[in-house]
Amino acid sequence: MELNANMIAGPSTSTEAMDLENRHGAHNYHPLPVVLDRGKGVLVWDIEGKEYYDFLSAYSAVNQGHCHPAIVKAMVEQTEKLTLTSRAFYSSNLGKYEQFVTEYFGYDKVLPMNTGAEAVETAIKIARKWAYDVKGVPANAAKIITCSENFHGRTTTIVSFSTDDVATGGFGPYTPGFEVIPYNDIDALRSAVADSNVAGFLVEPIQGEAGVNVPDDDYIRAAHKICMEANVLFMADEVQTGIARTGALLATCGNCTCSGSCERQASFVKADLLILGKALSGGAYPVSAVLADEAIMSVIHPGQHGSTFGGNPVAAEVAIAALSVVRDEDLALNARTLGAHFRDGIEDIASECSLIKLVRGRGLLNAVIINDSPDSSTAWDLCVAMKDNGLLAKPTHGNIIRFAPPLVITKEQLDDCLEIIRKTFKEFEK
Ligand code: IF1
Repeated sequence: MELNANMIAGPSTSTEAMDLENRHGAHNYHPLPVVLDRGKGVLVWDIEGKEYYDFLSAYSAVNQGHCHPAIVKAMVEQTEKLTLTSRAFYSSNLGKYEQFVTEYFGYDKVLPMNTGAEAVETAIKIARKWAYDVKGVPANAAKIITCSENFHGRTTTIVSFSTDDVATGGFGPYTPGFEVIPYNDIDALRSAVADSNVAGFLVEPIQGEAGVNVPDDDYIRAAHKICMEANVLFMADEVQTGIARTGALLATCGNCTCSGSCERQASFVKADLLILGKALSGGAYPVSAVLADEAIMSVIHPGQHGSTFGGNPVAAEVAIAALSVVRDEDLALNARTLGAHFRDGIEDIASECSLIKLVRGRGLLNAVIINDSPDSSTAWDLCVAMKDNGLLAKPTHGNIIRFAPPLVITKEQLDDCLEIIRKTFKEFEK
């Protein structure tokens, strides 16, 4: 008898599911005690059918909402036609996607990959190659400047420049060629790029994992200018802040599609290397990318970089659908409008609740700083209590809770969530 995946009896309760993961899976995460089984839009349901608002969006990968019909349709149709060719051959999907995504973000070229970390690694390789072939940096001497409290992924090279001991400890020896400077410190950047061996400056426009660290309004623009003047590539990691999450198409966008109505239009720049992932696929499939203009991307020649799944037909069709949803449903505008509404709502709750120290963020990438020690379990306990009240959020570090719902959330749903947060925090305070 032919066995298929459906023949393997899955867990029938959340307890069973958690037990299976704990027994058979590596313990590289500490999940909230909830077992998700189904998702639609901003809602997810556990195995027992309890409904939750998703305020994590799989770390901003599900900006378009869970199982968006247009994205699912594109994925199913392509999956039934051709899933993978490798890049040993052309495909009828890749060139179409490459034209779509480069025009969408205003670049000449794209190098398609799968995960965010792979895209960051790709950008590091391109920056180094550009330093040797174009800038004239001596072989193996290229340096990349990064920021303290960065998060760019989990590969050995990327954790080599992390300042988070938990992410780096025990994984040496580390990859050389990186210099860490303080985030949001223009003077530190200006002196770092004075070194003629510097190839690039790798930066998150807002530091997500660090707890939604929003820099000064003019930081990105000033940093971009300093890099241009020093002949250093400005490498924007928009894996988490990109694809409308922060209330504009990109947090650094120089090609914003919001027709200039955004109050931050003046601070926009065009990165030399734009790194995308997560919501590039709407969370349906691992899709990431590095975009650059010809003068930079042309340093990569056949055989120098690639991946089995990079630019595969399913990824291509899913990404076209996912980006079309962002544009057609104007998710950047919704993120901008409802993000401001969310922060106002949290400020209201903070006025009657001492547990909230402050709220910060842009668009629908926000974080609440809890008025307790980073070593306390208060943020975690609050997330467990919110879960019981039907809202899923998770602490980033210690006393910081990230709130990042899918960008398709409505004002009514957001108000419902603010009420859950208010109720939970008030109950917790008693
Ligand atoms: C985890 C958070 C962490 C990213 C930025 C690259 C990547 C990420 C700015 C790598 C990935 C994910 C990874 C996930 C939790 C989440 C995350 F900030 F989003 F919350 F860890 F910091 N650049 N972020 O945020 O992309 O390889 O994961 O596709 O590893 O726990 P990836």
